[in-house]
Amino acid sequence: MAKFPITLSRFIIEQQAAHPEATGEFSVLLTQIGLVGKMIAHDLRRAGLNKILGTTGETNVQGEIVKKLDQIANDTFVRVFEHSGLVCVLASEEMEKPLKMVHEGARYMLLVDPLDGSSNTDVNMPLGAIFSIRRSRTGQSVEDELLQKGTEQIAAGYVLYGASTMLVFTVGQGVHGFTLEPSIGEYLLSNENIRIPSKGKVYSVNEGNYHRWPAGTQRYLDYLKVQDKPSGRPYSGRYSGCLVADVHRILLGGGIYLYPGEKDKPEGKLRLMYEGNPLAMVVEQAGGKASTGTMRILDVEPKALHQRVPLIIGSAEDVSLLEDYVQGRA
Ligand code: AFP
Repeated sequence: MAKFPITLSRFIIEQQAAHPEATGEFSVLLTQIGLVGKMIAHDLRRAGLNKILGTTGETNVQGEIVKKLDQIANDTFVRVFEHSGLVCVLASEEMEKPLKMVHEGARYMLLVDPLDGSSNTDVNMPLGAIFSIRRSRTGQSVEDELLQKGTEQIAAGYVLYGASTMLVFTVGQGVHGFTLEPSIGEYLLSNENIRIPSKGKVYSVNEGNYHRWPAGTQRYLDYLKVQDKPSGRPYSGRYSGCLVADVHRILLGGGIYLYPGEKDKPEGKLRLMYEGNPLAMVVEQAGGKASTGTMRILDVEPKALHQRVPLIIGSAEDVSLLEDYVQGRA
């Protein structure tokens, strides 16, 4: 008889069994993240139809305001978590200030990029959502409790809205991927204990920014393009405009994603608290590396909720070599 597929709920309960002190709240939190993924996937499936259905992005045929998908994704996180009793605060790329949830005493703090790669909605390209989970010591969700280093995260992951919808996360015991089976609305274990290759053959970067990069970064990209079979060069370029999709490809197949600092923007574009830190936890848990080019992402001391950080993430050997170039050792 075929083995019964492992659902997200069963997997979390089995993982939790190893922690008798666990209250089950955390398991429910992860399951609720999965629910948000299902709801947003549903909206994205018809994003391209909005125009055809006569919605102009202002008011649709039902007289409802058709909000941008970023706002819809953010609202979905708020609606699912505000009365859940699981989370005392929700911080989001879409909200200037963290939003206190109804149950202030709840144990967890949730930080999200609710829709990553939003420029891809109109061209049917991949999108994602990124989440970071922290424990609240006071339950009061004061800002400085949020602004802790990435090493303080207790869980992190992403939802990838691609050809299929996937939920990939870590609670510090490896990285596991679940694929949504839409016909039954369940996430089934599809990638148990993901390990990233120590070295890859793919680089993912917006090369349009080449002339704005510091010399070390430019020299590294030039190096990847030189023909040299023994070192697996030239690498192949793959860039989707969605961080989650590009990092997911690299997590499974190896390689390096870069959104480096630029001469006039040394902090780069991506956000530390809800993009860099959660993806760094996932990739490190799979055996990879995540760096600013000069230091480990998870060790960056946050100063502000929406602060940006240069992000170089992927296979350990590839990230280490980039660091050698940036720091003048290569
Ligand atoms: P948006 O979510 O604002 O579209 O940004 C997407 C993103 O943060 C990341 O998902 C992409 O890798 C990167 O920006 C694309 O940025 P460029 O368009 O500057 O290459």
